Amino acid sequence: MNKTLNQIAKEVVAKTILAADESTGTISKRLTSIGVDSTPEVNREYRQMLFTASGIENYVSGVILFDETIRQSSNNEIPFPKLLDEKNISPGIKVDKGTAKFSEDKVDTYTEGADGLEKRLLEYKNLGARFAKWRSVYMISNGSPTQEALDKNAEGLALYAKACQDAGIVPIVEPEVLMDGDHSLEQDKEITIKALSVVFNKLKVYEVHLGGVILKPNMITAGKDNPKQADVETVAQTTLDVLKTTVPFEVSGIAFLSGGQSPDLATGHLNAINKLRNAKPDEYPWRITASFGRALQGEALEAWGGKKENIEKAQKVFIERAEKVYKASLGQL
Ligand code: 5MM
Repeated sequence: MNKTLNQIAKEVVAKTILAADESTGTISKRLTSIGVDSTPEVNREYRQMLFTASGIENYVSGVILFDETIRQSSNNEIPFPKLLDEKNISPGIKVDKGTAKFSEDKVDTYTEGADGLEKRLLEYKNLGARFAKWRSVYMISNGSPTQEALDKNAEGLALYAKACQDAGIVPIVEPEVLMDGDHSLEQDKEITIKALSVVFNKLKVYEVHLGGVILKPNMITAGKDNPKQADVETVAQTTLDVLKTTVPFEVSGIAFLSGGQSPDLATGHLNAINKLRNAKPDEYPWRITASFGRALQGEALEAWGGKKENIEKAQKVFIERAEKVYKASLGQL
């Protein structure tokens, strides 16, 4: 029997989601940071190390792949989507094509990737993808994001989400308000409320079925260049306040991005959010977990350093972090 979108969404957020969908430029940046040149083969070896780490299935329920990776296989020639599936981990795929600027003198961007989306979704489905991801990016700066940027990005997310659901794929909707800059926690709260409100309005306009949607938002923090950072409790409560104001109850799951926070801080925030959530499940009914990229991979990437002899150590480091993030998603750290 075909699974419903709700069932797929619930399976994807059951544990945590590993965001391993770095595009060519981003994976190059990550690998350069450890002195390694990115090639499709090096990228494959790195991702294989993560996907085959012993026990990954205990803590990770979904992995977001990049176009290059969904077509790659393990050393013993098992396609990555199949390898994940055999561990009961849902394979997902990034389908946006990155951002473009509204104009050279503005920081606002919109996300590209609508061309040929329906066709690509069907191909990815045949390759084993059960869910997809599309990221919109908002930078807080001098009047940005503008209403035009909020509207265009929300429209893009909603059209993508509708196309996914029509293809039987669960959309992860990722509106990311960046941590870049020196804005305050209050400004982050205000802009994130605006961004999420416009997104949910557009999802409604395009009749996207919310039970088959996973939201991937930012946590509410001060900008990374602001010396006045809020404590963990304040970040957790403010983040829940924003979700309560903007996210309809029907949404199946919320999976936070880490946004450049350290692994410990992102994990600590997620744990505090879930402790508060567990105390008031009627107010915050969603499953709240992580879809971290850097905060799940950063320590393992360092430990690996591109050397075969470090693979086992790096896998151990990765699993230790994945276990902590999973416990944090239950508020049990
Ligand atoms: C893993 O990085 C993802 C892809 O980024 P690019 O499109 O820039 O290559 C990214 O969308 C990621 O899924 C989210 O930003 C969450 O990652 P972090 O590192 O913020 O947890």
